Amino acid sequence: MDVVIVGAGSVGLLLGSYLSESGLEVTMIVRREGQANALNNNGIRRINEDGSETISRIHATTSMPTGSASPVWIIAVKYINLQQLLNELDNLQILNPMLFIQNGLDHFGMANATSLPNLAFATVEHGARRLDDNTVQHNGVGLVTIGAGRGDSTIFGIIETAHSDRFPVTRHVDAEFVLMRKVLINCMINPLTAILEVENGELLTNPSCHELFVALYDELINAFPDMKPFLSIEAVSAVCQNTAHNKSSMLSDRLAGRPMEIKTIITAVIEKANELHKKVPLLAMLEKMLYAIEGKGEQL
Ligand code: KPL
Repeated sequence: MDVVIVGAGSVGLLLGSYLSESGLEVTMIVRREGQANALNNNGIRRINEDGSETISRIHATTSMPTGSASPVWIIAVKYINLQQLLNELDNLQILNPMLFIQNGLDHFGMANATSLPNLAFATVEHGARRLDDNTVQHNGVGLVTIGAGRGDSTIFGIIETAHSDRFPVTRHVDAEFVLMRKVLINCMINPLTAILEVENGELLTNPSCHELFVALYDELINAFPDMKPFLSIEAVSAVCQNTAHNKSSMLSDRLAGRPMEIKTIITAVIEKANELHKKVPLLAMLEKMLYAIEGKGEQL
């Protein structure tokens, strides 16, 4: 067992598929027996951008593997389920090196509050969609960036075994920088796609969407000018282009009736801007609209 992945949503399945394909022994921890059976019986089925399919064999289980093996754990559950998982891991005294892959910023403090000696944070810019319990559609190649957190960051180099043109992996010395850059990309793409119900590519092709996208980019780069050299409009447009046919995670959550991670993505960035005494009125309005969508039908 080289790598344990907790969570088999779109990102967990995509990572499991590429890590297994690169020769690593992957164990996936999932909540439902049905999903564990589907993964054990059929492997992870990945539908590539050109329509070809790749099947990767992995081991799936619903119980926490304990014992002497000390692989890297990748925590790929949604932010909303993270605290419960951390409590469970703490009770079981599982202290393996852990790589956290959540959207947004709030999980940074949560993970750092644990007694885990070695932890890191990664961002994923791929377009991916889970089609069923063991199938993921790879909708766009992006970058996986591993930002060093606490302890020995070299342990997480094992993930780079999977590095390829279709699954590029890179490392950065500062997890907070990596998360901040990614959350700004998410703020520029996710609320607009979720509210307007459009795929990422439409932010580049539909003139009205594009106008809003550029206005949001300008507002956020003015609020966080230090990020400008690392986040050009071309770079954010490239993420939209590479994931043109992907539904953002926020839109997917909306369509599936799940919470849209508004607090950890949007509210967290508004709070950071406030700390710097910067105004982000467009993002603040989009935040209100998202909360209004999520709270549809609620009474004052
Ligand atoms: O991270 C994403 C998300 O949807 O949350 C992007 C990169 C925008 C891909 O859709």
